[in-house]
Amino acid sequence: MEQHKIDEYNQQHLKDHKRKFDFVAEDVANLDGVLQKLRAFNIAIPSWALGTGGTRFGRFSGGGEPRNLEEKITDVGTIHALNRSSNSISLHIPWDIPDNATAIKAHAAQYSLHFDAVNSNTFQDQKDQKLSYKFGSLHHTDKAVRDQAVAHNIEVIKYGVELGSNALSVWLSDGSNFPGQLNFRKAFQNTLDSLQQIYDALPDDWKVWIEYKPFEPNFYSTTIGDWGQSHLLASKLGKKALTLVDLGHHLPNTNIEQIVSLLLMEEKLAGFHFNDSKYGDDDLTVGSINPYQLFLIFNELVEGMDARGLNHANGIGWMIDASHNVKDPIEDLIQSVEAIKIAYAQALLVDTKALIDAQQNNDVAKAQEILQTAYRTDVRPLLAEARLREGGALSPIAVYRDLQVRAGLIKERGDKTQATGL
Ligand code: RM4
Ligand code: MN
Ligand code: MN
Repeated sequence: MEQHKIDEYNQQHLKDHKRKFDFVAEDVANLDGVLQKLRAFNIAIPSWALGTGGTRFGRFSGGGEPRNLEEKITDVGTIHALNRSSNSISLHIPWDIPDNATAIKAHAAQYSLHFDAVNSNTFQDQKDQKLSYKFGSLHHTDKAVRDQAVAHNIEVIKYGVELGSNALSVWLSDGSNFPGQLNFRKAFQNTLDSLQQIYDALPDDWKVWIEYKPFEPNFYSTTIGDWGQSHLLASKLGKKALTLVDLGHHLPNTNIEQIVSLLLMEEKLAGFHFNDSKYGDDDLTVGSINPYQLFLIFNELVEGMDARGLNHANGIGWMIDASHNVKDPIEDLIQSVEAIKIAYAQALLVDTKALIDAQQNNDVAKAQEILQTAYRTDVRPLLAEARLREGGALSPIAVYRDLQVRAGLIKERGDKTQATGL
């Protein structure tokens, strides 16, 4: 991605941008502060989402998918060059094994990228694996299986240490498909015991992030099925264990913003896997289905992080966890990052003082007006301005298309490549 091409595009569209920016900027109190925060705010890209996703019914591959970790990093580099908001990558192991950490780090550094949380995988059997995870991993009835899964997690931490990451993200598919299959208490105790061993292997400055999910692949029970179960484990384990919220991991109509608010208050919110969904763990583009919910979540985050004096940019973990079945993954990820930052910018515009007043006085209509005034502001020119000041593109997708990046990737990598991941 050549910088001069981005600059050229920006130059051509500057006048139009300026007009839109001035219009919205006029009403933003503390404009410099808002722009500064937007410039500092980055979201990690998952290494498993740079290829085409699929369902159990099929997969329709797009061309030019990254064939290895280096090429995945290159794609994240492209996204970051365009939006200046995606300066890290989160690895899923063993889908992506950083065999030569020094070389991988150097490759990432070329694009000003670093490594976010590392994710373990005990939901699939790998070839050459001794024992199967068919009936679970950390919760398994057989200690030998649990030991194998614990050892894998400790190995993932080692890879993460070499890459300069500082968090292990654990998502378990452990659960049961039928009533009677599992003793819930024993499954929980085994999980706790296994997590304790992983916890004990964490370096001093590391965290373990415990993700929950209500169903799939198991359809009767999931051993870490909701935030209560994750929080219970995290509080038994200690300060270094926190709850990770994946937006798609809730039953329909769950009030996610309330969960987020309380976890944050309790210093137990690890961070996010952002995506959107209509029915279940749909892994759709962030903000494509329910952008208002996303805004309400960010409203709680901004208020709650400010209450604790946390830096928005790095106080908790910000990651995308999505899957792209019909869109170009790079375009989809650019859209997701944009949606996250739109919600964040809108939350920054909430008149907090007035809201606190309205809440205190039970002025319900006023409280709603305050939130929706912020939500209905078109903040896209603020984001574009922040990107411009960071050297990114006024419109990342437009530049990506103008430069025909995908066509170049197909030429270089071929039409039939398949990236590792879901
Ligand atoms: C799960 C969960 C995990 C992700 C896997 C691929 O549903 O969201 O975070 O690692 O999918
Ligand atoms: Mn997830
Ligand atoms: Mn998921």
